[in-house]
Amino acid sequence: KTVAIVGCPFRGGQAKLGVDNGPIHLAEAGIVGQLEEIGWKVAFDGHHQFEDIHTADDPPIGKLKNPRLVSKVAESVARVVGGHAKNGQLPVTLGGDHSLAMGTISGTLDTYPDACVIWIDAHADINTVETTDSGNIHGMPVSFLLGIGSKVPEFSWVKAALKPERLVYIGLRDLDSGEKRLLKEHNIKAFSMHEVDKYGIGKVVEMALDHVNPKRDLPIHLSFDIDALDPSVAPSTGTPVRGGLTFREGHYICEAIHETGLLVALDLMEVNPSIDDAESVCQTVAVGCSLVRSALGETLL
Ligand code: DIR
Ligand code: MN
Ligand code: MN
Ligand code: MN
Repeated sequence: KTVAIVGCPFRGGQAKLGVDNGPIHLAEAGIVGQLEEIGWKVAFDGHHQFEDIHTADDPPIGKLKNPRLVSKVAESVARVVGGHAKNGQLPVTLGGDHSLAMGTISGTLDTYPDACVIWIDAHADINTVETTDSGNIHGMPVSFLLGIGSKVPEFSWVKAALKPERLVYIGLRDLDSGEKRLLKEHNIKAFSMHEVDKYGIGKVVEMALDHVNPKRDLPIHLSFDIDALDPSVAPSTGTPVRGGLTFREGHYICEAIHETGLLVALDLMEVNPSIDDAESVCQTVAVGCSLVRSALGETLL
């Protein structure tokens, strides 16, 4: 089986500079060679160029910032990820900000309609047009995928193909009040850091899989926001929140999902090489690479 690296230098879903260089750094750190070393064939034809996507005039729609740009980029990512998946490849998308997951998950669901989504993040990224305070679309992709909140015509290509019962979160610790309400309203299963402390990561991953994938027969899309990790482990990210996953907890999640044999797509998002000193950047990029290797089968023994 072949991994297709989808490098997405994109930052339009949030305000900070630099997250668009995340995929450049991950590639330069040698992620392609590292995956080849653990036995994968790797297709990487360079980072995706979004220059052809012109949005000279992209004023906010309601509170949403860069709405046309984010929509067009995510739509193009959906086509690329869906195309790789249909060719039987395993797309690994390197972000870039998490608004890209609107595209990656759309591409996965287009190919595997019964896929479930495991979302690893400090944040729920489920704000709607109504609940968003920041207007940053990286805090909203899940609501678009679920089809909740009022519709924005510019995003009409998003099929809202994700069912709430096929989604589970691990690592949450910084939710807006509207997001907490949405999780309850739609009965979405979420394991916050409180549950990670209470049950341990092994039990949490098992319970998460029992919820979205009880028979262990559905394809899995793993969307990993690097800010799920504690800032001491992954400092170079735009919205760090203390009290996060340890190095091992993050890797354990990836290893356990690999062990299911059901992984069909992986996102690694929100590595921002412009944040913090060179050593922090180096550390964060290295952790990003090793999470990807773990999800793709690197073992400790
Ligand atoms: C906040 C922060 N809930 C928002 N979200 C972040 O802007 O909607 N997501 N940082 O990664
Ligand atoms: Mn490609
Ligand atoms: Mn986050
Ligand atoms: Mn996120």
